[in-house]
Amino acid sequence: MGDQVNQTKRKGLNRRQMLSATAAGAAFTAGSGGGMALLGGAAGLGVSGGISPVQAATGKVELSPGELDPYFGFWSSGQTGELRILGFPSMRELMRVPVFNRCSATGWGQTNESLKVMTEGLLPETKEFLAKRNQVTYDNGDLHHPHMSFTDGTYDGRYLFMNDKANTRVARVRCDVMKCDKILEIPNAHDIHGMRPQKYPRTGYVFANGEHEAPLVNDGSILDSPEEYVNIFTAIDGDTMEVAWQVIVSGNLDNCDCDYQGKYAFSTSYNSEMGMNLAEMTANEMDHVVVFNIAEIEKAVQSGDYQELNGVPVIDGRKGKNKKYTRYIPIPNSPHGINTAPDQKHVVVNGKLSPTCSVLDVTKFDALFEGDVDPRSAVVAEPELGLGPLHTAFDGKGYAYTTLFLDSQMVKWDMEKAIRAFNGEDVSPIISKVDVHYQPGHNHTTMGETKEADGTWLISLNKFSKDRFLNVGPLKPENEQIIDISTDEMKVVHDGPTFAEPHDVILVRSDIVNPVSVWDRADPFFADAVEQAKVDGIELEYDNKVIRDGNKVRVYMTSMAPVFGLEKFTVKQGDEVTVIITNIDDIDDLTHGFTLGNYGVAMELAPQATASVTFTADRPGVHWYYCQWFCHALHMEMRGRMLVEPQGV
Ligand code: K7E
Ligand code: CUA
Repeated sequence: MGDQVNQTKRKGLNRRQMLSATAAGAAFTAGSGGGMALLGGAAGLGVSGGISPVQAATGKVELSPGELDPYFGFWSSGQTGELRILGFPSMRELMRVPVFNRCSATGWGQTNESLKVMTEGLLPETKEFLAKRNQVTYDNGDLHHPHMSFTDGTYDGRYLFMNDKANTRVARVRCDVMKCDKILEIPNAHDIHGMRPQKYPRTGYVFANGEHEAPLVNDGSILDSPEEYVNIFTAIDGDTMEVAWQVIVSGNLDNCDCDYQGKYAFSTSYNSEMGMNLAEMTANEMDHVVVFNIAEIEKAVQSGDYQELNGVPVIDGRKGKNKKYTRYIPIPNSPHGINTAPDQKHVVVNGKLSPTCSVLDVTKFDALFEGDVDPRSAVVAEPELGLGPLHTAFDGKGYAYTTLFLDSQMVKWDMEKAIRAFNGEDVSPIISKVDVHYQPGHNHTTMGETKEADGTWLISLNKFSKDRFLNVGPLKPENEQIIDISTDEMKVVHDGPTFAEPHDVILVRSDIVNPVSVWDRADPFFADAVEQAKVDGIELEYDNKVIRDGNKVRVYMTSMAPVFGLEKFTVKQGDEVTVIITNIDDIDDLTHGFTLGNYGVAMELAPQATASVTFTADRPGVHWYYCQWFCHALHMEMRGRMLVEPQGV
């Protein structure tokens, strides 16, 4: 509670109030500090009101102006490589958080702070490979699965974790500032796809599936010998963002999840045949789910039953090897999504090529590892639901909702009835079906991945929109539909177009996530700049000064609406210039920017943050820098000159 009071105090004046105060013609000067004087008197004015739980349950997706959403939606963006934050159920896009991509607005992928995040977790051979292309990091990613950290079976608002299928990475976003602070390239594995955080006792581990098989040492000494390829499952320590251990498995890992007891993680696996083409990959009638015994694997790491590769303990959990670490549960051909139910007991494996879902009972997993038990004994239901089941969501009331990709439908079914039918009773588990538009992949319910599933809303992430929106050319948006699940008959109540290509989303109650509005000056995100300033004898909040250090030039300045601390600075052609700016405005929503004309340089300057960018001043002449975030009535005047003396002068 104390925190909230503090946050409200710190928020002070918001941007709208500030702009209207400015427009009212109050006295201000363009000089340093003018804007501040104007704002001083009004600090502490209102913070807009929230939405009550009653409103949340009324079933309306549209909110009145000024009303806040009861849920955060954290969206993946597929090959766009960013994380998106939407208000839910209004589907209003609130923010884009660049992660694996380069962002023109914020300078992600260009500022020194973001480049540190993007490069420090890369493998040495990747750095070498990229250097040859004059790159320091990958600038693309394929972000499929955003998931929040857990404590005791529910979201805890600390972190979001997400995978990059394109370049085999896992990233973490801090929920206090909504910036990515760690990106880790996973060694030994190829193309991280399914990814889930440990639910209990906390995260803990982040489990990550390597989807594609390759030689374990992939240096070119083995090429077209598929029989020597392996697949890798990885557990990352979510606190340190280092790989804890890896397990070699049989078959291509697709999606994963884990239990509410902290004992097992499990992954769907297609291509148990280890085939290299379509016919080979789909030859068998059964593929499998791999179950990982976390305690036994940890023991193996302690006792040394592993090989070390790229600094990581790699345990052999292939089929027919050591049964202590993994068990393989046969599942009909090519399962895709795997989802643990909020009853903390059942796990739904989605059939994809099979019209069925397989329901596993996690309380039967202990027995699989104890004796020579048939792994299929953990399967307690296998309802036939329709064509192309891909993912399943839950409402916390015993019902499951499965996307049918080929049927373009959502099916609501009763898990308990499915179990009874599997035991021979003559009951149908299917409650109802509804058409979606078109071809759904992931779906999600509010809080549905946690033990606090509340059954308020369901969203269907459809791969095709076809005729649902105005035609924008051959490349169409996807369509995400909100479904009212308050009654047995599901109702589609909203269409929402999205750009390439969200795979997944989580819907998190808004009280769980409480970001700050202003950076803490002691934040580790810009600690390197603070350190360098100390060495240079600079007080970042006050000093505006150019430090020359051979041909390296560090330009320190402040920003405060509507001025930069330096109206000009001079460098020599060929200098390596680092511009370090500290935004000393401490007002809610008062972000500035620094864009340097014809130098391809731009970055975000959030309230109380320090940001820095380094470039070579290889173009002589006058170059204007300006603030690119509309911050003040005199925003256009917030500019300055970089004077670059030609070489030899
Ligand atoms: Cu597209 Cu989660 Cu990558 Cu299913 S996955 S649809
Ligand atoms: Cu500062 Cu616009």
